[in-house]
Amino acid sequence: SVSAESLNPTSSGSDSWSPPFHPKSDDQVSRLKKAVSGNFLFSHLDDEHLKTVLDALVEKPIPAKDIKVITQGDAGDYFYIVEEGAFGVFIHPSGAAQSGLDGLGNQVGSIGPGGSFGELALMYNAPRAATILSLDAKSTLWALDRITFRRILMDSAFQRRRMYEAFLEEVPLLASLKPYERSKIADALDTIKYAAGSIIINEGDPGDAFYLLESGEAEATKAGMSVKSYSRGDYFGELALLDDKPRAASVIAKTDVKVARLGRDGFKRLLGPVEQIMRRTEYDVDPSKTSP
Ligand code: 1OR
Repeated sequence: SVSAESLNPTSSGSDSWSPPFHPKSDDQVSRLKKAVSGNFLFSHLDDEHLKTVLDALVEKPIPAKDIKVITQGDAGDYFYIVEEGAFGVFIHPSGAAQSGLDGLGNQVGSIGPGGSFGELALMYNAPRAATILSLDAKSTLWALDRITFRRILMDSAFQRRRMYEAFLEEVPLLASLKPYERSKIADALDTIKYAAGSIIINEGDPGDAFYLLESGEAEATKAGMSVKSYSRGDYFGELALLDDKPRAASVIAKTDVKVARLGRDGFKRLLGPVEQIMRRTEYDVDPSKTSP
């Protein structure tokens, strides 16, 4: 159910707006905080904005399997965060799901605890791009109204997506991903700058992040010897995360560099589809070990 006000894009610009306030029990607050802690759209909010959003969210229990939370083709009213349970993403090629559970289209993905959905229609004033269906007998969602989403969450999310979209498109590793999958990566990236000569990764350290090189030149060294060089669009730091091993090499900024950093959780969650590509890369620089 979409109210007339929430369909009017200019109503989100009115100055008399004050965010909805839904009081919560201590238990709700702690469950909600846990649910959003793994969500990248929230990790860039300052404390005040985070509080506004937490106050505005409404708990939405989903009591059964096969409940349609979002129907492809509808107008957007809410953005959802998953606390508990799994949800299937279905896309019908005609652009609109049929009524009932027939004609849902193909399942293109699923979303679990800590994940979120329903942002696209709110960001772009577009029809719902997919149908979202509950897959478990019992699940819990938190819903954020369209206006609070647009006023508080969207600015940072939108800017981040736009800023990284063009760059991620030219990263060869990510070429096989769908644009929507690259957008989710964009949400999770942080830009970090390093001055020429500084150490980005230290050989032997535990690995906590993966890096894409946005600008400048970097090189990997092992025991002080250069083993690989990197330029825009290249990636490094994947091995320690893939295999839970210490850093196999150091990576040093040769010039001033800008890197996009993806933390371990984001790496595991978002780069699964390209894991095989990363594993194919040959690292063995020891000439006594010849590969078959
Ligand atoms: P929405 O507001 O359009 C449906 O409502 C939601 O499904 C959508 O926002 C996204 O949050 C979510 N393509 C489009 N929407 C997706 C996709 C998706 N996955 C989740 N949603 N694709 C799946 C990528 C793994 C691309 C398929 C071609």
